[in-house]
Amino acid sequence: MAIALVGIGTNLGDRDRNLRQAIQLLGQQPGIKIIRASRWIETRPVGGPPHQLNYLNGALLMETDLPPRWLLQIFHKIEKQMGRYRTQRWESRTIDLDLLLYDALVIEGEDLQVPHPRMAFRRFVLEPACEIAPDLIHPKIGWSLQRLLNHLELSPRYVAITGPPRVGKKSLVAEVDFGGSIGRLYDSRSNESEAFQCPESGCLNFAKAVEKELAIVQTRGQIVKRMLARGEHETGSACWLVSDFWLGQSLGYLNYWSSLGSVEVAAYEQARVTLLEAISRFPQPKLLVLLEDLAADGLGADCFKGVETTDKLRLSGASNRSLISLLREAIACEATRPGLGPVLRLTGVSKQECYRELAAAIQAME
Ligand code: A4P
Ligand code: MG
Repeated sequence: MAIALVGIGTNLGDRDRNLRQAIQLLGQQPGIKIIRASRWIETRPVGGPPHQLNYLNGALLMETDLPPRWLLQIFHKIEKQMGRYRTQRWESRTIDLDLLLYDALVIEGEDLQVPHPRMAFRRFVLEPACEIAPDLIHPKIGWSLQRLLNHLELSPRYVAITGPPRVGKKSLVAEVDFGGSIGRLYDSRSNESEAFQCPESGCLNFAKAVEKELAIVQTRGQIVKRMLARGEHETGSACWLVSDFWLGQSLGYLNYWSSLGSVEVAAYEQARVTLLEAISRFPQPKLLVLLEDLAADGLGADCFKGVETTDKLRLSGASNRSLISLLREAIACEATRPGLGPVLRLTGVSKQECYRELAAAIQAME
């Protein structure tokens, strides 16, 4: 028997009746046994078209011997049976059933992602889920649901954006609008592409590069700290801070340089400890956004512009594309490391979709 955690929501028609009916239909399915249901909470609609009515949200814990995709099919069948139609994303619905967790399974399919990709930072998911299953562990983050909710409540209203150079971090910060006040923090290193180029095979001065990175962490960390302190002082903490960098990015660069070779393990480890220690002294974001979209119409369209490969790298067969892929992977690896906290990963989506995703994520954390 597996344990499945399910998110349930409705904002059309008789919402209370919809929830009861969905639970009844789920309970009638062979192979599903509902063992706990949360209370319903009234929530403001997150994302989607304007002027939607409030949602009623809840969570269910079930025992099941059905595999995850069967559950999803059953959810879709019940949604259809209850008059759910789909024309656009995040529109009003009579019922929405989301598979949040299925044991400790991680599924990254086109049709199904488990854990549900946005569950870790949504108040309307975490509050009811913690009522019935606070100790369940999010298998990608490695935190319990209660810890995720505590983080949502206690960490500063700060969102950090990360990703490779020129992926569009700055324009995401500039454009995001969720209807509330946002402090926008730009500190893209003017020499981002310099850092990107500096690891010529054999010629990288690793110690110097790490020293520079440490200085960047200190400068950026101080700015974040100051802005958060000032924001909270001036606005009664109603303001969100969004930065076009993340302090942990420096660890991504570290990994990137060492993946290009000729960095000694001991030097790498020492540098990692030093950077981690420096980073941990500054406020950590409530949400980390990982931008890695290299789609033609996406934020990453400019990714390769102006980045020149050195002759040496070209001779060794490394193209701009393969280098940027390495760096992108190195940063993604840091950003999605277990134990860090919630991450919104935006891959292969259009600019407009990125803006919408981030705005909805901020609304969901309010
Ligand atoms: N899908 C992939 N993984 C899953 C999963 N773990 N559980 C696929 C369920 N479905 C999953 O979902 C789109 C597709 O996601 C499905 O075909 C399925 O194969 P959908 O239900 O058709 O459409 P949607 O719900 O509009 O899209 P999405 O992206 O799933 O939305 P979310 O993230 O579920 O958010 N505001 C409040 N206050 N309360 C809410 O409950 N819900 C949403 C929907 C938005 N705003 C809300 C609420
Ligand atoms: Mg859904």
